Amino acid sequence: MIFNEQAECLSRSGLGELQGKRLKELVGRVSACPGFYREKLAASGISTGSISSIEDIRKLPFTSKDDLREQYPFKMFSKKIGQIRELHVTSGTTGNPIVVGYSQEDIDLWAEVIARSLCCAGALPGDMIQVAYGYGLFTGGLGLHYGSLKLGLTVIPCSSGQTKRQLKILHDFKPRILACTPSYALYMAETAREMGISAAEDGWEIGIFGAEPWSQAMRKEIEQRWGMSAIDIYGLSEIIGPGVACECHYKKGLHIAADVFYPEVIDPKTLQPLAPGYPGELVLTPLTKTGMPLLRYRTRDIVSIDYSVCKCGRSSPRISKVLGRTDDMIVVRGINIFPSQIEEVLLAIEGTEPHYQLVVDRGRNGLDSLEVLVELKDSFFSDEIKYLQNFENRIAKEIESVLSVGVKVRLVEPKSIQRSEGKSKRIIDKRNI
Ligand code: DLL
Repeated sequence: MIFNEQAECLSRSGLGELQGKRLKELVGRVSACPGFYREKLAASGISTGSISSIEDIRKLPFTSKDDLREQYPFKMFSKKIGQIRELHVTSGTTGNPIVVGYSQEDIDLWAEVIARSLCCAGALPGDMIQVAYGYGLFTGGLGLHYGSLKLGLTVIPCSSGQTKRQLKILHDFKPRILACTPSYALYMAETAREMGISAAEDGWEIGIFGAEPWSQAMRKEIEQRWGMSAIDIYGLSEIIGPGVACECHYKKGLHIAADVFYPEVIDPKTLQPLAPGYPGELVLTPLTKTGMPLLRYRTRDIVSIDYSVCKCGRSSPRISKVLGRTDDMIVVRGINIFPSQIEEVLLAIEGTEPHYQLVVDRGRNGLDSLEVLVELKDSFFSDEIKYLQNFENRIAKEIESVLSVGVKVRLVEPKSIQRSEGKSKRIIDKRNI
């Protein structure tokens, strides 16, 4: 089922026309409102008259995460706080967090794009969904909740955590759909096994997973363990939370709601647009939001884009799975490394668990080292040192052949890497840089 055929199956020219019209209105809105953008646009001589088509978006300035941090807490809002209905806050590691404000129109839009995403994933009105994303300042729980209500699903608002209770609910209520982070879905599989819950008999049919990078290999692992179809959903708080883009059952990229979120893929160094198919930084402009409008927001997420019509009938452009983040990329001895590359290798090796951590450090000689901590499956663990060393060397060789950089692999005991109920922490960078 396609939730909004008119929006999701627009012709390329019809989409471009709508985007152009909405961009002009957006520039009008931000120029009329005192504050951040009015000053910025006035300084560069841009007004609504400067925008005659969507291509004119390139005249507009980019917006960065730092801009939002500097405007903490409410200075990016274009409505008075009394007209803002909901606030969310992103967890940052340095400086001020980013606060986002949604007007009632924005919440309605959020419900709409999540309803589209749920349909894209295969949900139907009347289905039951277990929402195990965190409810609260994180946008995952409430976003999936609003969209599920809009589509006419029965929501079980579990939030994250209390894993045994989640699994009892699964066993007793038999919901068809699960929504949570992919790492939590794996953690739940582990706990289900311990509790004697059978994935084949009780498992969800569809999983809607996102909020953190996950590889195709991890998808396979989740699908095998749960016997479900694992669908990728993407979004970020600054734009709307989850619902910016979502896969359909063909799993050939995530359909982006481009009538409301205009996507560009740029070279993060030159800031120039890249051709379809080339990976670069995703830049998004929410065209219709009113609480906290943004122009050309630099997401730091690396994707490529495909404008061909999908077999599912939707013409909305598709972004690739997120390859990594410009700031999650670790540079070790000059080589750019994304955790997802290592994840792909590990999951292809029999005996390893999909739980791992990368530790980067700098030696006294100034050289960086990368250590990969890998969990072995219970049945592969041994007390024999020689056997473990051989295993470590084999994994290191396979990673080195993909990354072209030397790594040290350390096998750790089953369940010794911390599990996560939300976003998992894959990198520990001990270098003070
Ligand atoms: O993670 C919103 C969300 C909730 C998306 C639930 C999907 C499902 P933030 O906490 O602001 O918002 O984090 C946004 O998470 O810029 C990406 O780096 C990463 N991310 C989100 N979805 C995916 C995904 C939510 N499907 C940041 N694959 C984004 C890879 C993702 N990374």
